[in-house]
Amino acid sequence: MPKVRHAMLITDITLRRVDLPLEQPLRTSIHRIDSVSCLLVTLTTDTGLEGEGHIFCFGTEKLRVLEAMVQAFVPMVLNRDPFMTEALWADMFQNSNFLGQAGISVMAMTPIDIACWDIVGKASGQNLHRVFGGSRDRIATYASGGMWLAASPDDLVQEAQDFLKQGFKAMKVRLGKLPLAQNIERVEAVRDTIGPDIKLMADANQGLSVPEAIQLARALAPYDLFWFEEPVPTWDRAGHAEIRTAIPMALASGETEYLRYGIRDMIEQKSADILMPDLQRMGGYTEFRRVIGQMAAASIPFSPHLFTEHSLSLVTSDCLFIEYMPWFAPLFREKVTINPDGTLDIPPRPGTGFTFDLD
Ligand code: SMN
Ligand code: MG
Repeated sequence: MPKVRHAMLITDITLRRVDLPLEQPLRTSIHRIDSVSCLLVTLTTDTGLEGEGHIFCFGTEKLRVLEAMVQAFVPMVLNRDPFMTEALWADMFQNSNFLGQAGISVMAMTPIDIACWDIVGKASGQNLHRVFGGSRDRIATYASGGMWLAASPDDLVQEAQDFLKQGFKAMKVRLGKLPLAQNIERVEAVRDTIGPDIKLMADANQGLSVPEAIQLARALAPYDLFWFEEPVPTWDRAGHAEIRTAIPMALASGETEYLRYGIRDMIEQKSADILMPDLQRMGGYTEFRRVIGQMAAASIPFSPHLFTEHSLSLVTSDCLFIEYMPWFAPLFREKVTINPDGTLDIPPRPGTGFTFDLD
């Protein structure tokens, strides 16, 4: 019988801040995005294997807060076995109680948890998608790096054409606190450009009231939206449920929820037809995989929020789409490419399949 090899140990943790500037500030209903500030976390082990994970926020100053929280976890992580992901996660979570077990605390757990899993994958020579239980080689993706709120209908036409040229078979337009006619005009401009066969999603980024959302979604019925996303503030789960039953298309939401508790509450309150957990707000792969179980038990399909590269490992049979957001591509040596059928390959490389390009 082969023996289990015990106690690989984490011997060092390196944190690096990287500011990815944008050509122009981006807007949604609630975000003003000037830069994508990333924290890169590398765990070194006594075997020489390294694991990598990252988190981000909008703005360098806020990133320093996240970095300080990750630093606070370092003494709990050093000299621990990176395979003991459950124990590490539970310890960091309990240790966060006084500051609050959501927000910055949970985000700071994420890159450590991802880096541990990256080591597990590399040690077994397998991609994490296979370690977690492989389901397929490729997954549909939708274009999300564009069609921001500042885009005019003419800009939207241009961006939709660009997305089609890149091979996308699905894309997402941002809507917001705009007069009804302007929101409709935005969707109409894109649908007229892409024709009936390309899937189209619309994201209101929590910018509407319940009556506004119902009125808008009903008016959008002729444009065949695949989903209508985050219509009202994230804490209004009952409002989500009311909208969901009143509109003709699927309601997608959940990117702003934390952990199994936030997703549980959305499931219990029937807030969404499609859930969109965010890897960073789930505290990494350990908890996201628990949440995949919760969603499966409720028969609710999901589409992970952002983190194109690292979410590819989380694809299961219930995953509808991976969001294609190009922000993090400069961090990695390996690039995600869009297949002619509008899918992304799940990388055959070990671990997450993506390694930091430190140059
Ligand atoms: C979104 C949220 C935060 C940053 C960028 C984009 C948006 C999405 O809600 O779903 O992509
Ligand atoms: Mg969204």
